[in-house]
Amino acid sequence: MPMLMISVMAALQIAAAAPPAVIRVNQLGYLPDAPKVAVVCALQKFAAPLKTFVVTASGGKNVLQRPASAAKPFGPCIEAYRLDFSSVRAEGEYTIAAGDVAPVSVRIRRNAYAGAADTLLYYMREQRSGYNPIFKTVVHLYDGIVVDSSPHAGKFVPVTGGWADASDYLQYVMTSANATYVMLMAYRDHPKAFADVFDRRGLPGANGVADVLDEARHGLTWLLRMFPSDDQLYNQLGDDRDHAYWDLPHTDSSNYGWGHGKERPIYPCTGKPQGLFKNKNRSDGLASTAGKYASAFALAASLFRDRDPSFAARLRERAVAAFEVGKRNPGVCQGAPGTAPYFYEEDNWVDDMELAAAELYALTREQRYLREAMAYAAREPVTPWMGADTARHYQWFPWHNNGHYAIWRNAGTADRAKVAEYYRKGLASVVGRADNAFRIGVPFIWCSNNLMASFATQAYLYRRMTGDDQFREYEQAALDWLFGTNPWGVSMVIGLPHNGVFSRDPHSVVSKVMKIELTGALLDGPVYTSIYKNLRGISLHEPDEYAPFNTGFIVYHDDVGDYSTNEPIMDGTANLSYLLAAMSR
Ligand SMILES: [Ca+2]
Ligand SMILES: [Ca+2]
Repeated sequence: MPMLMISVMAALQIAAAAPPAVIRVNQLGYLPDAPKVAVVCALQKFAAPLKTFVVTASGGKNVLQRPASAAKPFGPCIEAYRLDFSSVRAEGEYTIAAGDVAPVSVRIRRNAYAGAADTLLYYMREQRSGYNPIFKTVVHLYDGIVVDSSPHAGKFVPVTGGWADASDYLQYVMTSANATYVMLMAYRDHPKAFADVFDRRGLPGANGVADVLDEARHGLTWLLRMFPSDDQLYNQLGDDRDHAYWDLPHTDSSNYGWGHGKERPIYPCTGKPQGLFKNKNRSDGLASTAGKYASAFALAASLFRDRDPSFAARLRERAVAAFEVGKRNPGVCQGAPGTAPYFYEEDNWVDDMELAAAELYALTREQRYLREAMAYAAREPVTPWMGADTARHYQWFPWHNNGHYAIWRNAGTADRAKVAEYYRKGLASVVGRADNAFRIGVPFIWCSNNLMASFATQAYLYRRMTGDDQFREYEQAALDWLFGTNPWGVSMVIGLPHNGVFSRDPHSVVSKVMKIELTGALLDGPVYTSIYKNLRGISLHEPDEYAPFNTGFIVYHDDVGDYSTNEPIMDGTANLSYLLAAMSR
Protein backbone atom coordinates (compact mmCIF):
# COMPACT_ATOMS: atom_id res chain seq x y z
CA MET A 1 0.00 0.00 0.00
CA PRO A 2 2.69 2.59 0.83
CA MET A 3 4.34 1.75 -2.51
CA LEU A 4 1.10 2.46 -4.32
CA MET A 5 0.74 5.79 -2.48
CA ILE A 6 4.22 6.81 -3.57
CA SER A 7 3.66 5.92 -7.19
CA VAL A 8 0.32 7.77 -7.29
CA MET A 9 2.00 10.81 -5.72
CA ALA A 10 4.81 10.65 -8.25
CA ALA A 11 2.36 10.38 -11.11
CA LEU A 12 0.44 13.38 -9.84
CA GLN A 13 3.63 15.44 -9.58
CA ILE A 14 4.57 14.53 -13.13
CA ALA A 15 1.08 15.30 -14.41
CA ALA A 16 1.15 18.67 -12.67
CA ALA A 17 4.50 19.46 -14.27
CA ALA A 18 3.39 18.52 -17.79
CA PRO A 19 2.74 21.50 -20.03
CA PRO A 20 -0.71 21.67 -21.63
CA ALA A 21 0.87 21.70 -25.09
CA VAL A 22 4.27 21.19 -26.72
CA ILE A 23 5.87 21.81 -30.10
CA ARG A 24 7.72 18.78 -31.51
CA VAL A 25 10.49 19.04 -34.12
CA ASN A 26 13.27 17.03 -35.70
CA GLN A 27 16.15 17.62 -33.28
CA LEU A 28 18.81 16.68 -35.84
CA GLY A 29 17.61 19.43 -38.14
CA TYR A 30 16.26 19.97 -41.64
CA LEU A 31 17.89 20.05 -45.05
CA PRO A 32 17.29 23.41 -46.80
CA ASP A 33 15.11 21.90 -49.55
CA ALA A 34 13.22 19.45 -47.30
CA PRO A 35 9.60 19.77 -46.23
CA LYS A 36 9.71 21.27 -42.70
CA VAL A 37 6.77 20.83 -40.36
CA ALA A 38 6.69 21.22 -36.58
CA VAL A 39 3.75 19.61 -34.77
CA VAL A 40 1.83 21.12 -31.85
CA CYS A 41 0.59 18.40 -29.51
CA ALA A 42 -1.95 19.61 -26.93
CA LEU A 43 -2.72 17.38 -23.94
CA GLN A 44 -5.64 19.66 -23.05
CA LYS A 45 -7.96 21.58 -25.35
CA PHE A 46 -6.83 25.12 -26.09
CA ALA A 47 -9.20 27.82 -24.74
CA ALA A 48 -9.28 29.23 -28.29
CA PRO A 49 -7.97 27.62 -31.49
CA LEU A 50 -4.33 28.32 -32.30
CA LYS A 51 -4.32 30.78 -35.20
CA THR A 52 -0.75 31.52 -36.27
CA PHE A 53 2.87 30.65 -35.64
CA VAL A 54 6.03 32.67 -36.03
CA VAL A 55 9.53 31.64 -37.09
CA THR A 56 12.32 33.90 -35.84
CA ALA A 57 15.93 33.84 -37.01
CA SER A 58 18.71 33.75 -34.43
CA GLY A 59 19.24 37.52 -34.82
CA GLY A 60 15.64 38.13 -33.70
CA LYS A 61 14.16 38.87 -37.12
CA ASN A 62 10.74 37.38 -37.96
CA VAL A 63 11.19 35.35 -41.13
CA LEU A 64 7.77 33.73 -41.33
CA GLN A 65 4.28 34.18 -39.90
CA ARG A 66 1.69 31.74 -41.11
CA PRO A 67 -1.60 30.13 -40.08
CA ALA A 68 -1.25 27.05 -37.87
CA SER A 69 -3.12 24.28 -39.61
CA ALA A 70 -5.43 22.21 -37.41
CA ALA A 71 -4.78 18.47 -37.74
CA LYS A 72 -6.41 15.25 -36.68
CA PRO A 73 -5.67 14.26 -33.04
CA PHE A 74 -3.18 11.46 -32.49
CA GLY A 75 -2.53 9.43 -29.35
CA PRO A 76 -2.23 11.73 -26.35
CA CYS A 77 -2.49 14.83 -28.55
CA ILE A 78 -6.20 15.58 -28.27
CA GLU A 79 -5.74 18.75 -30.26
CA ALA A 80 -2.96 19.14 -32.81
CA TYR A 81 -1.62 21.55 -35.41
CA ARG A 82 0.92 21.35 -38.18
CA LEU A 83 3.26 24.32 -38.49
CA ASP A 84 4.63 24.25 -42.04
CA PHE A 85 7.80 26.32 -42.37
CA SER A 86 9.09 24.62 -45.53
CA SER A 87 9.50 28.01 -47.22
CA VAL A 88 12.33 28.88 -44.82
CA ARG A 89 15.38 27.63 -46.68
CA ALA A 90 18.32 29.68 -45.47
CA GLU A 91 20.74 27.79 -43.23
CA GLY A 92 20.64 28.85 -39.59
CA GLU A 93 19.13 28.47 -36.15
CA TYR A 94 15.50 29.48 -35.74
CA THR A 95 12.86 29.67 -33.03
CA ILE A 96 9.29 28.53 -33.63
CA ALA A 97 6.60 30.07 -31.45
CA ALA A 98 2.84 29.49 -31.44
CA GLY A 99 0.45 31.14 -28.95
CA ASP A 100 1.33 30.41 -25.33
CA VAL A 101 3.14 27.15 -26.12
CA ALA A 102 6.82 27.13 -25.14
CA PRO A 103 8.91 28.06 -28.22
CA VAL A 104 11.41 25.55 -29.61
CA SER A 105 14.68 25.87 -31.54
CA VAL A 106 15.29 24.23 -34.89
CA ARG A 107 18.16 24.25 -37.30
CA ILE A 108 18.33 24.20 -41.06
CA ARG A 109 21.64 22.95 -42.39
CA ARG A 110 22.93 21.43 -45.57
CA ASN A 111 25.03 19.14 -43.39
CA ALA A 112 22.34 18.35 -40.79
CA TYR A 113 22.91 14.61 -41.38
CA ALA A 114 26.67 14.65 -41.90
CA GLY A 115 28.24 11.88 -39.85
CA ALA A 116 24.87 10.50 -38.73
CA ALA A 117 25.20 7.17 -40.56
CA ASP A 118 28.68 6.70 -39.08
CA THR A 119 27.27 7.37 -35.61
CA LEU A 120 25.08 4.27 -35.97
CA LEU A 121 28.25 2.19 -36.36
CA TYR A 122 29.29 2.95 -32.77
CA TYR A 123 26.42 0.75 -31.67
CA MET A 124 27.22 -1.93 -34.26
CA ARG A 125 30.78 -2.18 -32.91
CA GLU A 126 29.45 -2.39 -29.35
CA GLN A 127 27.26 -5.32 -30.43
CA ARG A 128 30.12 -7.33 -31.91
CA SER A 129 30.56 -10.93 -30.98
CA GLY A 130 34.06 -12.31 -31.47
CA TYR A 131 36.63 -9.61 -30.75
CA ASN A 132 34.76 -6.67 -29.25
CA PRO A 133 36.50 -3.28 -29.27
CA ILE A 134 34.44 -1.92 -26.35
CA PHE A 135 35.11 -4.80 -23.97
CA LYS A 136 38.54 -5.36 -25.52
CA THR A 137 38.17 -9.12 -25.36
CA VAL A 138 36.57 -11.95 -27.31
CA VAL A 139 32.84 -12.39 -26.75
CA HIS A 140 31.35 -15.90 -27.00
CA LEU A 141 34.55 -17.73 -27.80
CA TYR A 142 33.02 -21.23 -27.78
CA ASP A 143 30.31 -20.90 -30.47
CA GLY A 144 28.90 -23.41 -31.13
CA ILE A 145 27.38 -26.89 -31.37
CA VAL A 146 24.80 -27.90 -33.98
CA VAL A 147 21.40 -28.94 -32.60
CA ASP A 148 18.04 -30.04 -33.96
CA SER A 149 17.45 -32.54 -36.75
CA SER A 150 20.61 -32.23 -38.80
CA PRO A 151 23.15 -34.79 -39.96
CA HIS A 152 25.66 -32.49 -38.27
CA ALA A 153 23.87 -32.41 -34.89
CA GLY A 154 26.30 -32.61 -31.99
CA LYS A 155 29.19 -31.32 -34.09
CA PHE A 156 31.24 -28.27 -33.11
CA VAL A 157 31.32 -25.64 -35.86
CA PRO A 158 33.44 -22.51 -35.34
CA VAL A 159 30.98 -19.63 -35.76
CA THR A 160 32.23 -17.03 -33.28
CA GLY A 161 31.62 -13.53 -34.70
CA GLY A 162 28.77 -11.40 -35.98
CA TRP A 163 26.59 -9.22 -33.79
CA ALA A 164 24.30 -9.74 -30.80
CA ASP A 165 20.80 -9.07 -32.04
CA ALA A 166 19.69 -6.72 -29.27
CA SER A 167 20.23 -6.52 -25.51
CA ASP A 168 20.18 -10.30 -25.35
CA TYR A 169 22.97 -12.16 -27.12
CA LEU A 170 21.09 -14.33 -29.58
CA GLN A 171 22.29 -14.10 -33.16
CA TYR A 172 20.31 -14.60 -36.34
CA VAL A 173 21.28 -14.84 -39.99
CA MET A 174 17.90 -13.33 -40.84
CA THR A 175 18.66 -10.00 -39.17
CA SER A 176 22.45 -10.05 -39.53
CA ALA A 177 22.44 -10.74 -43.28
CA ASN A 178 19.96 -7.94 -43.87
CA ALA A 179 22.00 -5.60 -41.64
CA THR A 180 25.10 -6.47 -43.64
CA TYR A 181 23.29 -5.98 -46.95
CA VAL A 182 21.92 -2.56 -46.01
CA MET A 183 25.31 -1.29 -44.84
CA LEU A 184 26.87 -2.48 -48.12
CA MET A 185 24.06 -0.83 -50.08
CA ALA A 186 24.54 2.42 -48.13
CA TYR A 187 28.24 2.40 -48.98
CA ARG A 188 27.65 1.51 -52.64
CA ASP A 189 25.22 4.40 -53.18
CA HIS A 190 26.57 7.00 -50.73
CA PRO A 191 30.26 6.31 -50.11
CA LYS A 192 30.99 9.92 -49.16
CA ALA A 193 28.68 9.62 -46.15
CA PHE A 194 31.19 7.38 -44.38
CA ALA A 195 34.56 8.11 -42.82
CA ASP A 196 37.58 5.95 -41.97
CA VAL A 197 38.59 6.44 -38.35
CA PHE A 198 38.39 2.84 -37.05
CA ASP A 199 40.21 -0.30 -38.11
CA ARG A 200 38.84 -3.72 -39.00
CA ARG A 201 38.70 -4.78 -35.36
CA GLY A 202 36.71 -1.67 -34.53
CA LEU A 203 39.55 0.00 -32.65
CA PRO A 204 40.34 3.70 -33.17
CA GLY A 205 42.69 4.35 -36.09
CA ALA A 206 42.19 4.57 -39.85
CA ASN A 207 42.98 1.49 -41.96
CA GLY A 208 42.31 2.80 -45.45
CA VAL A 209 38.81 1.25 -45.51
CA ALA A 210 35.52 3.07 -44.85
CA ASP A 211 34.31 2.05 -41.40
CA VAL A 212 30.98 0.90 -42.80
CA LEU A 213 32.85 -1.62 -44.98
CA ASP A 214 34.86 -2.75 -41.94
CA GLU A 215 31.56 -3.35 -40.13
CA ALA A 216 29.96 -5.11 -43.10
CA ARG A 217 33.03 -7.33 -43.41
CA HIS A 218 32.67 -8.30 -39.76
CA GLY A 219 29.15 -9.47 -40.64
CA LEU A 220 30.25 -11.22 -43.84
CA THR A 221 32.96 -13.17 -42.04
CA TRP A 222 30.38 -14.53 -39.62
CA LEU A 223 27.91 -15.30 -42.40
CA LEU A 224 30.58 -17.31 -44.24
CA ARG A 225 31.13 -19.33 -41.05
CA MET A 226 27.38 -19.92 -40.76
CA PHE A 227 27.19 -21.29 -44.33
CA PRO A 228 30.42 -23.29 -44.58
CA SER A 229 29.15 -25.78 -47.18
CA ASP A 230 26.04 -26.33 -49.26
CA ASP A 231 24.56 -28.82 -46.81
CA GLN A 232 25.21 -26.65 -43.75
CA LEU A 233 22.95 -23.61 -43.92
CA TYR A 234 22.79 -22.33 -40.35
CA ASN A 235 20.25 -19.82 -39.17
CA GLN A 236 20.57 -19.00 -35.48
CA LEU A 237 23.05 -19.02 -32.64
CA GLY A 238 21.74 -19.37 -29.07
CA ASP A 239 18.11 -19.34 -27.99
CA ASP A 240 16.10 -17.70 -25.27
CA ARG A 241 17.75 -19.72 -22.52
CA ASP A 242 20.09 -16.73 -22.90
CA HIS A 243 17.47 -14.69 -21.00
CA ALA A 244 18.06 -16.54 -17.74
CA TYR A 245 20.99 -14.26 -16.90
CA TRP A 246 21.38 -10.47 -16.87
CA ASP A 247 25.10 -10.59 -17.69
CA LEU A 248 27.51 -8.64 -19.85
CA PRO A 249 28.32 -10.19 -23.25
CA HIS A 250 31.84 -11.25 -22.30
CA THR A 251 30.78 -12.74 -18.96
CA ASP A 252 27.57 -14.33 -20.27
CA SER A 253 26.56 -17.15 -17.89
CA SER A 254 24.04 -18.76 -20.19
CA ASN A 255 24.12 -22.53 -20.00
CA TYR A 256 22.84 -24.67 -22.84
CA GLY A 257 23.90 -27.94 -21.27
CA TRP A 258 27.62 -27.65 -21.94
CA GLY A 259 28.40 -25.41 -18.96
CA HIS A 260 27.98 -21.75 -18.02
CA GLY A 261 29.46 -19.45 -20.65
CA LYS A 262 30.39 -22.39 -22.89
CA GLU A 263 29.13 -23.56 -26.28
CA ARG A 264 25.89 -22.18 -27.63
CA PRO A 265 23.51 -24.07 -29.92
CA ILE A 266 23.63 -23.52 -33.68
CA TYR A 267 20.26 -24.02 -35.35
CA PRO A 268 20.35 -25.16 -38.97
CA CYS A 269 17.55 -24.48 -41.41
CA THR A 270 15.76 -27.81 -41.71
CA GLY A 271 12.61 -26.95 -43.65
CA LYS A 272 10.53 -28.22 -40.74
CA PRO A 273 8.96 -26.63 -37.64
CA GLN A 274 11.63 -26.05 -35.00
CA GLY A 275 11.88 -25.58 -31.24
CA LEU A 276 13.65 -27.82 -28.73
CA PHE A 277 10.96 -27.20 -26.09
CA LYS A 278 7.21 -26.81 -26.07
CA ASN A 279 6.98 -23.90 -28.52
CA LYS A 280 7.52 -24.53 -32.22
CA ASN A 281 7.88 -22.21 -35.18
CA ARG A 282 6.26 -22.71 -38.59
CA SER A 283 9.36 -23.19 -40.76
CA ASP A 284 8.68 -24.94 -44.06
CA GLY A 285 11.71 -24.19 -46.23
CA LEU A 286 15.15 -22.61 -46.49
CA ALA A 287 14.69 -19.84 -49.05
CA SER A 288 14.11 -16.88 -46.69
CA THR A 289 17.51 -17.43 -45.13
CA ALA A 290 19.28 -18.69 -48.26
CA GLY A 291 18.13 -15.62 -50.19
CA LYS A 292 19.51 -13.30 -47.53
CA TYR A 293 22.90 -15.00 -47.57
CA ALA A 294 22.97 -14.79 -51.37
CA SER A 295 22.08 -11.09 -51.57
CA ALA A 296 24.64 -9.98 -48.96
CA PHE A 297 27.36 -12.15 -50.51
CA ALA A 298 26.59 -11.09 -54.09
CA LEU A 299 26.69 -7.36 -53.37
CA ALA A 300 29.82 -7.81 -51.23
CA ALA A 301 31.52 -9.78 -54.02
CA SER A 302 31.36 -6.76 -56.29
CA LEU A 303 32.32 -4.22 -53.60
CA PHE A 304 35.36 -6.28 -52.52
CA ARG A 305 36.41 -7.33 -56.06
CA ASP A 306 39.28 -4.87 -56.25
CA ARG A 307 39.95 -4.53 -52.54
CA ASP A 308 40.38 -8.23 -51.79
CA PRO A 309 40.02 -10.52 -54.83
CA SER A 310 40.25 -13.84 -52.97
CA PHE A 311 37.65 -12.78 -50.38
CA ALA A 312 35.43 -11.57 -53.24
CA ALA A 313 35.81 -14.86 -55.10
CA ARG A 314 34.73 -16.81 -52.03
CA LEU A 315 31.73 -14.50 -51.57
CA ARG A 316 30.70 -14.94 -55.18
CA GLU A 317 30.89 -18.73 -54.98
CA ARG A 318 28.84 -18.76 -51.73
CA ALA A 319 26.28 -16.32 -53.21
CA VAL A 320 25.58 -18.58 -56.17
CA ALA A 321 25.44 -21.64 -53.91
CA ALA A 322 23.04 -20.05 -51.41
CA PHE A 323 20.68 -18.97 -54.17
CA GLU A 324 20.54 -22.54 -55.53
CA VAL A 325 19.82 -23.88 -52.01
CA GLY A 326 16.94 -21.39 -51.81
CA LYS A 327 15.57 -22.47 -55.17
CA ARG A 328 15.63 -26.13 -54.19
CA ASN A 329 13.96 -25.38 -50.83
CA PRO A 330 11.24 -22.72 -51.17
CA GLY A 331 9.63 -21.53 -47.96
CA VAL A 332 10.65 -19.84 -44.72
CA CYS A 333 13.22 -20.64 -42.08
CA GLN A 334 11.95 -18.85 -38.96
CA GLY A 335 13.65 -18.10 -35.66
CA ALA A 336 13.68 -21.06 -33.28
CA PRO A 337 11.79 -20.44 -30.03
CA GLY A 338 13.22 -21.60 -26.73
CA THR A 339 11.18 -21.60 -23.55
CA ALA A 340 9.10 -18.47 -24.29
CA PRO A 341 6.58 -18.22 -27.13
CA TYR A 342 8.43 -15.35 -28.86
CA PHE A 343 10.40 -15.86 -32.06
CA TYR A 344 10.98 -14.20 -35.42
CA GLU A 345 7.91 -15.27 -37.36
CA GLU A 346 9.04 -14.38 -40.87
CA ASP A 347 6.36 -15.52 -43.31
CA ASN A 348 7.72 -14.31 -46.65
CA TRP A 349 10.63 -15.59 -48.69
CA VAL A 350 10.06 -14.46 -52.29
CA ASP A 351 11.29 -10.97 -51.31
CA ASP A 352 14.59 -12.48 -50.19
CA MET A 353 14.98 -14.58 -53.32
CA GLU A 354 14.08 -11.56 -55.47
CA LEU A 355 16.85 -9.48 -53.90
CA ALA A 356 19.28 -12.38 -54.25
CA ALA A 357 18.45 -12.83 -57.93
CA ALA A 358 18.68 -9.08 -58.58
CA GLU A 359 22.10 -8.86 -56.94
CA LEU A 360 23.32 -11.97 -58.77
CA TYR A 361 22.23 -10.33 -62.00
CA ALA A 362 24.15 -7.20 -61.07
CA LEU A 363 27.19 -9.35 -60.33
CA THR A 364 27.11 -11.81 -63.24
CA ARG A 365 24.93 -10.14 -65.89
CA GLU A 366 23.33 -13.52 -66.57
CA GLN A 367 19.84 -12.78 -67.91
CA ARG A 368 18.23 -15.72 -66.12
CA TYR A 369 18.75 -13.99 -62.79
CA LEU A 370 16.89 -10.90 -63.95
CA ARG A 371 13.99 -13.02 -65.18
CA GLU A 372 13.85 -14.83 -61.86
CA ALA A 373 14.03 -11.58 -59.92
CA MET A 374 11.05 -10.19 -61.87
CA ALA A 375 9.08 -13.40 -61.32
CA TYR A 376 9.67 -13.31 -57.57
CA ALA A 377 8.85 -9.58 -57.47
CA ALA A 378 5.47 -10.20 -59.10
CA ARG A 379 4.60 -12.70 -56.35
CA GLU A 380 4.90 -10.08 -53.61
CA PRO A 381 4.81 -6.59 -55.12
CA VAL A 382 3.99 -4.93 -51.78
CA THR A 383 5.54 -5.87 -48.42
CA PRO A 384 2.38 -7.06 -46.67
CA TRP A 385 2.49 -4.97 -43.45
CA MET A 386 2.07 -1.87 -45.59
CA GLY A 387 -1.49 -0.70 -45.14
CA ALA A 388 -2.22 -3.20 -42.36
CA ASP A 389 -3.13 -2.53 -38.71
CA THR A 390 -0.92 -5.22 -37.32
CA ALA A 391 1.41 -8.13 -38.10
CA ARG A 392 3.14 -10.91 -36.23
CA HIS A 393 6.65 -10.35 -34.86
CA TYR A 394 8.94 -9.77 -37.88
CA GLN A 395 6.31 -11.47 -40.03
CA TRP A 396 7.15 -9.43 -43.12
CA PHE A 397 10.90 -9.03 -43.17
CA PRO A 398 12.91 -7.18 -44.35
CA TRP A 399 10.62 -4.27 -43.53
CA HIS A 400 10.97 -2.93 -47.04
CA ASN A 401 11.95 -4.90 -50.11
CA ASN A 402 15.30 -3.70 -51.44
CA GLY A 403 14.86 -6.18 -54.28
CA HIS A 404 12.65 -3.83 -56.29
CA TYR A 405 15.33 -1.14 -56.17
CA ALA A 406 18.08 -3.67 -56.93
CA ILE A 407 16.14 -4.72 -60.05
CA TRP A 408 15.56 -1.09 -61.05
CA ARG A 409 19.27 -0.31 -60.95
CA ASN A 410 20.07 -2.68 -63.80
CA ALA A 411 16.81 -3.46 -65.64
CA GLY A 412 15.25 -2.06 -68.80
CA THR A 413 12.51 0.56 -69.00
CA ALA A 414 9.49 -1.74 -68.75
CA ASP A 415 10.81 -3.67 -65.74
CA ARG A 416 11.83 -0.43 -64.08
CA ALA A 417 8.32 0.95 -64.41
CA LYS A 418 6.88 -2.24 -62.91
CA VAL A 419 9.00 -2.25 -59.77
CA ALA A 420 8.53 1.49 -59.26
CA GLU A 421 4.78 0.90 -59.37
CA TYR A 422 5.15 -1.86 -56.75
CA TYR A 423 6.84 0.61 -54.42
CA ARG A 424 4.20 3.25 -55.13
CA LYS A 425 1.39 0.88 -54.17
CA GLY A 426 2.97 0.07 -50.83
CA LEU A 427 3.65 3.70 -50.03
CA ALA A 428 0.12 4.71 -50.97
CA SER A 429 -1.27 2.01 -48.64
CA VAL A 430 0.65 3.42 -45.68
CA VAL A 431 -0.21 7.01 -46.59
CA GLY A 432 -3.88 6.03 -46.67
CA ARG A 433 -3.63 5.56 -42.89
CA ALA A 434 -1.59 8.70 -42.24
CA ASP A 435 -4.09 11.58 -42.12
CA ASN A 436 -3.15 12.38 -38.50
CA ALA A 437 -1.12 15.30 -37.17
CA PHE A 438 2.16 13.40 -37.44
CA ARG A 439 1.41 11.97 -40.92
CA ILE A 440 2.24 8.49 -39.65
CA GLY A 441 0.60 5.43 -41.19
CA VAL A 442 2.67 2.52 -39.88
CA PRO A 443 1.13 0.04 -37.43
CA PHE A 444 2.57 0.30 -33.92
CA ILE A 445 3.60 -3.31 -33.60
CA TRP A 446 6.74 -4.31 -31.70
CA CYS A 447 9.78 -2.58 -33.32
CA SER A 448 7.71 0.13 -34.99
CA ASN A 449 10.86 2.20 -35.52
CA ASN A 450 11.96 -0.41 -38.06
CA LEU A 451 8.77 0.21 -40.01
CA MET A 452 9.29 3.97 -39.75
CA ALA A 453 12.85 3.72 -41.11
CA SER A 454 11.80 1.32 -43.86
CA PHE A 455 8.82 3.40 -44.94
CA ALA A 456 11.06 6.47 -45.25
CA THR A 457 13.73 4.46 -47.09
CA GLN A 458 11.24 3.04 -49.58
CA ALA A 459 9.79 6.52 -50.14
CA TYR A 460 13.30 7.87 -50.73
CA LEU A 461 14.13 5.06 -53.16
CA TYR A 462 10.86 5.61 -55.02
CA ARG A 463 11.61 9.32 -55.29
CA ARG A 464 15.12 8.56 -56.57
CA MET A 465 13.78 6.02 -59.09
CA THR A 466 10.93 8.12 -60.50
CA GLY A 467 11.45 11.77 -59.63
CA ASP A 468 7.88 11.65 -58.28
CA ASP A 469 7.81 13.42 -54.91
CA GLN A 470 4.15 12.83 -54.03
CA PHE A 471 5.19 10.98 -50.84
CA ARG A 472 7.91 13.42 -49.81
CA GLU A 473 5.91 14.91 -46.93
CA TYR A 474 5.35 11.42 -45.48
CA GLU A 475 8.95 10.34 -46.04
CA GLN A 476 10.07 13.41 -44.11
CA ALA A 477 7.44 12.83 -41.40
CA ALA A 478 8.79 9.32 -40.75
CA LEU A 479 12.37 10.64 -40.59
CA ASP A 480 11.24 13.50 -38.32
CA TRP A 481 9.40 11.05 -36.09
CA LEU A 482 12.62 9.11 -35.50
CA PHE A 483 14.41 12.29 -34.44
CA GLY A 484 11.82 13.88 -32.18
CA THR A 485 8.64 14.86 -34.03
CA ASN A 486 6.62 12.39 -31.99
CA PRO A 487 4.34 12.84 -28.95
CA TRP A 488 7.22 12.30 -26.48
CA GLY A 489 9.70 14.61 -28.20
CA VAL A 490 12.34 11.87 -28.06
CA SER A 491 15.00 11.02 -30.61
CA MET A 492 14.78 7.27 -31.14
CA VAL A 493 18.54 7.02 -31.77
CA ILE A 494 20.71 7.28 -28.67
CA GLY A 495 23.16 10.17 -28.91
CA LEU A 496 21.69 11.65 -32.10
CA PRO A 497 21.93 14.54 -31.76
CA HIS A 498 24.39 14.40 -28.86
CA ASN A 499 22.72 17.34 -27.08
CA GLY A 500 19.22 16.10 -27.85
CA VAL A 501 16.49 14.36 -25.89
CA PHE A 502 17.02 10.60 -26.19
CA SER A 503 16.83 7.47 -24.08
CA ARG A 504 18.96 7.71 -20.94
CA ASP A 505 17.79 4.42 -19.51
CA PRO A 506 17.56 1.87 -22.34
CA HIS A 507 16.80 -1.81 -21.76
CA SER A 508 20.45 -2.92 -21.82
CA VAL A 509 22.68 -4.52 -19.25
CA VAL A 510 25.74 -2.99 -20.92
CA SER A 511 24.33 0.49 -20.52
CA LYS A 512 23.05 -0.16 -17.00
CA VAL A 513 26.03 -1.95 -15.48
CA MET A 514 28.91 -0.31 -17.35
CA LYS A 515 27.19 3.09 -17.31
CA ILE A 516 28.06 3.78 -20.94
CA GLU A 517 25.92 5.54 -23.51
CA LEU A 518 24.96 3.19 -26.35
CA THR A 519 25.65 5.86 -28.95
CA GLY A 520 24.04 5.18 -32.30
CA ALA A 521 21.51 2.60 -31.12
CA LEU A 522 18.02 2.72 -32.62
CA LEU A 523 15.33 1.69 -30.12
CA ASP A 524 12.36 -0.60 -30.83
CA GLY A 525 10.07 2.41 -30.52
CA PRO A 526 6.48 2.98 -29.43
CA VAL A 527 3.95 0.15 -29.45
CA TYR A 528 0.21 -0.15 -29.15
CA THR A 529 -0.77 0.12 -25.47
CA SER A 530 -2.43 -3.29 -25.83
CA ILE A 531 0.86 -4.91 -26.88
CA TYR A 532 2.75 -3.30 -24.00
CA LYS A 533 0.20 -4.60 -21.52
CA ASN A 534 0.26 -8.15 -22.85
CA LEU A 535 3.97 -8.89 -23.17
CA ARG A 536 5.47 -10.96 -20.38
CA GLY A 537 7.80 -9.65 -17.70
CA ILE A 538 7.62 -5.92 -18.37
CA SER A 539 7.53 -3.54 -15.41
CA LEU A 540 8.85 -0.02 -15.12
CA HIS A 541 11.65 0.41 -12.60
CA GLU A 542 11.06 4.13 -12.04
CA PRO A 543 8.17 6.61 -12.29
CA ASP A 544 7.37 7.29 -15.94
CA GLU A 545 8.68 10.72 -16.90
CA TYR A 546 6.56 10.53 -20.06
CA ALA A 547 3.33 9.52 -18.29
CA PRO A 548 1.30 12.50 -19.58
CA PHE A 549 2.12 11.41 -23.14
CA ASN A 550 1.31 7.74 -22.54
CA THR A 551 -2.44 8.20 -22.33
CA GLY A 552 -3.29 7.29 -25.92
CA PHE A 553 -3.28 4.16 -28.07
CA ILE A 554 0.54 3.98 -28.17
CA VAL A 555 3.19 4.16 -25.43
CA TYR A 556 6.91 4.77 -25.08
CA HIS A 557 8.88 4.55 -21.82
CA ASP A 558 12.47 5.56 -21.18
CA ASP A 559 12.89 2.80 -18.62
CA VAL A 560 15.32 -0.10 -18.38
CA GLY A 561 12.38 -2.38 -17.57
CA ASP A 562 10.56 -1.83 -20.87
CA TYR A 563 11.96 -4.21 -23.46
CA SER A 564 9.00 -3.54 -25.75
CA THR A 565 9.73 0.12 -26.56
CA ASN A 566 13.14 0.99 -25.13
CA GLU A 567 15.47 -1.81 -26.22
CA PRO A 568 18.15 -1.03 -28.79
CA ILE A 569 18.04 -3.27 -31.88
CA MET A 570 20.98 -4.17 -34.07
CA ASP A 571 19.05 -4.87 -37.27
CA GLY A 572 16.99 -1.69 -37.00
CA THR A 573 20.13 0.37 -36.42
CA ALA A 574 21.78 -1.06 -39.53
CA ASN A 575 18.56 -0.68 -41.51
CA LEU A 576 18.60 3.06 -40.77
CA SER A 577 22.13 3.46 -42.13
CA TYR A 578 20.96 3.74 -45.73
CA LEU A 579 18.50 6.55 -45.08
CA LEU A 580 20.92 8.58 -42.97
CA ALA A 581 23.66 8.11 -45.56
CA ALA A 582 21.26 9.28 -48.27
CA MET A 583 20.41 12.40 -46.27
CA SER A 584 24.09 13.20 -45.75
CA ARG A 585 25.55 15.84 -48.07
CA1 LIG B 1 38.21 1.91 -41.30
CA1 LIG C 1 11.32 -12.25 -46.22
